[in-house]
Amino acid sequence: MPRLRALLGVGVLSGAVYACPLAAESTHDAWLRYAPIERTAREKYASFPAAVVVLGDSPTLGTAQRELIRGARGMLEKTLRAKKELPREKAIVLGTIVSIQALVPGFSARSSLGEEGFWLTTENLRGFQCLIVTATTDRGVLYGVFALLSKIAQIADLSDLNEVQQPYAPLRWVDQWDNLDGGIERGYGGRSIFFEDGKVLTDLTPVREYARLLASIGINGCAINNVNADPRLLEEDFLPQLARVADAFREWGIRIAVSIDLSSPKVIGRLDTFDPLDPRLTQWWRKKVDSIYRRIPDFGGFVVKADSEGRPGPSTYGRTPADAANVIARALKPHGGVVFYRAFVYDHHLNWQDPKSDRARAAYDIFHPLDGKFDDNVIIQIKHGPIDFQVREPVSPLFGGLQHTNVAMELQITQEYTGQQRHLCSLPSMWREVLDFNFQLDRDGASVKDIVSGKTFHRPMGGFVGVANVGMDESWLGHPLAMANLYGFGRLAWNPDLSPRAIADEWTRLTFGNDPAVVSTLSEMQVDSWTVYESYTGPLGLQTLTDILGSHYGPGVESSERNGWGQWHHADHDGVGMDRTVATGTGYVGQYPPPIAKLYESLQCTPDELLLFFHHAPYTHVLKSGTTVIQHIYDSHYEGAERAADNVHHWKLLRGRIDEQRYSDILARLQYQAGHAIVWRDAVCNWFFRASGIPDAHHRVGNYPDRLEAEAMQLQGYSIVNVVPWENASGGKAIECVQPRRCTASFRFARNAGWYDIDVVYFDQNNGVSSFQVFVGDQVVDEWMANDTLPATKIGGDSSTRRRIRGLALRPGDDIRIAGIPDREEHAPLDYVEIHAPLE
Ligand code: GCW
Repeated sequence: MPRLRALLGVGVLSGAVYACPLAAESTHDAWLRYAPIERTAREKYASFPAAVVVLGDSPTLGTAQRELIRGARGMLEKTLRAKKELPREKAIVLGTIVSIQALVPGFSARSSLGEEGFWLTTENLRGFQCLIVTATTDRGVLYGVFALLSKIAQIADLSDLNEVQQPYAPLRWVDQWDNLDGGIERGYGGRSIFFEDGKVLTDLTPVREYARLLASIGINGCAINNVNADPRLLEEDFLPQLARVADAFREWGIRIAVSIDLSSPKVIGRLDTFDPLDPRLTQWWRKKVDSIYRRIPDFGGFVVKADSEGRPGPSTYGRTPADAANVIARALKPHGGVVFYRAFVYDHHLNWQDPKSDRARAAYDIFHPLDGKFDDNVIIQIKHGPIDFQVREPVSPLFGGLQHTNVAMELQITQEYTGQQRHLCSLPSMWREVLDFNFQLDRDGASVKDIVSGKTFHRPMGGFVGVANVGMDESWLGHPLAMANLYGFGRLAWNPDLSPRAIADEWTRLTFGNDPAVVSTLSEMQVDSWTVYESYTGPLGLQTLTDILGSHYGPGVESSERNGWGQWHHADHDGVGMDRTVATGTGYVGQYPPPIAKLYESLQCTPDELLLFFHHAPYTHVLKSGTTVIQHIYDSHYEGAERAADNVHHWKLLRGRIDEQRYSDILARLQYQAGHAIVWRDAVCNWFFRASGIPDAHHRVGNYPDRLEAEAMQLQGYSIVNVVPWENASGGKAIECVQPRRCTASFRFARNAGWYDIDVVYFDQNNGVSSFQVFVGDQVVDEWMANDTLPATKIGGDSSTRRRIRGLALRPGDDIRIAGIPDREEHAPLDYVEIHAPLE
């Protein structure tokens, strides 16, 4: 992959727009691109040592030394001298406290560094002022090196460096949901970097590069395969392949783990049972685990998804998750391995007609009674909310319900329900709210961050797990800005007190440089983007309102209703929301400690943003904000779509300050998002308008004066189709060209002469590449191919896409014609055009 890093031009800090175009940059190195810092700032590092000494010869220390040399070469354009012993000049010294003490007997850290903390300091060593990166362990030294490089990239002053950092929690892992065939469940960044065709890939370079990124943000474990696990991974002949992956991670201080299928002893082990209490199971797992550790001595352990979404589990034998977890934990224990047992256990065949049934209750109902029954190398891995990574959920009550059990919080970096990396939705803002949530237990420090890090209940283990799902895509997650979520996850797992703004700022500086205009614009866009996404999808705790039976991407307001999956919002003619109160609802509220239960039990006290998660409220209910529920639904969707459009505008102001390649790539994505936000807005607003019968006080919903429906145009060859669900196309209808060659839709322009933009809304499926041409009279004013790879094989909310044709001089009577040429299953489908005064 090309690594074009050189920044040309001047004026990084002056705020001036660059005189010369900036060279294209690869997105592959993400926040570790080590671009040269600008010349004037380099003065700051004029006295930077010329040598880097590493005290010890472990692979991790070697990695740390090489990384420092790489970073300094990139950012300062200086090649440091690699040394094994202290030279007779000032140097950067990398080594554990013990190894430095061997050189300088009096040397000692001012505060405890723990196992993974580090200390950056300057000290006089044998007469020379040295910059010291030290820690208790080699891994700590590596983390210290990354911190030092990050400071240089952000042009920090190093002269009086004296800084100790320690991670907040011991377990900071990422999970990958990769399948052995190379696909990734809920992955939006290409094929697997681990597997293809049932095997581990031969070239593991991307794995090493990934490990480097992870180490730089303090991640210390990675589960490499889908939690919907393939038992083949545990076959004896697969283990050497796993060992190769472990080797690739090891030099970066990261342990690997695998997700397992609990029926493995039966499926691949030739036992006739997988009952966890059968003694043969104990033996089977012990043998299997011993065999893994013979090949991978630092193996991390297992992740378990069981009795959930069709996965086998202990319930088959009437056993509990504790029975299942402990048998495996005992096999891992002698080797130092752990079991992450997921609390994502629920029945997806719930009775939607039973007002008491509630998926949100499941995790607490199942795991709370087992508190204290899990071995101490078992960690219950709990999704942050009680449902499933929706755009907003309350914090899972289970965090307060397991006081004698290790817990970890599972967060989703891959944007399954939050725009699938096609929408900018920066999640640290959401995560920070979750981490700060306080359970108000009868003791100090019962915030979620303290509970999951083991502090509150004095647990030996705990931490953070992020479902990352990076792939082979050049930018890893499929959208360069989405990498801020991976970065933000690592930074919060290390220090949950960092503000989303500080994280966004850091990430932007590392990824795009220190130009203040870029930093402030992009940081602000990121910090706001979660609530922007929420407001044009599912506000008021409605959950995302996406198509939960299909792609989880576009709008699908009713897809969650009348089925067993339990993501109901129960919207009817009079109101909307799930009654989860103890008094009249499912009783879920009662799973929280009393002060919190009291808050959520009351319709008046529940915060607006979660209202409909807890209550079924009439559309006319007046919110704390003073508007009614229905009007809020309308307003929020309109405001959200406008804010998504504003991002395009803000981004355009950065032209010339960012290399053209990344600039235009991101611009195109933001433009797409602005168009798709309108699809969301219209679908949700129209659906609720029809359900409630209450019009929008501002007359926007159902009223589009600039819009001309395709079905109302003069059609040649095109035929009109009804779209299902109706709200996902304007007017519920679209047109498609089922003829083999070419169809046209035309109309006469009937407004005043002037400059206009035309938005053409069409459907871009992934099972064909139609092409479109737009004519004004005989002149072709635009043409394009519908060649995106959206998660859609049909006309609807997933495929609906906007093309904006800018700056057309239109005259009354102009004949405007759209020609569509179909391809395979995609029949050049069109929804509508909108003609308006030039916007951005
Ligand atoms: O969010 C849901 C996803 C499933 C996933 C499951 C889980 C891996 O839609 O694809 O399965 O959660 O977390 O186990």
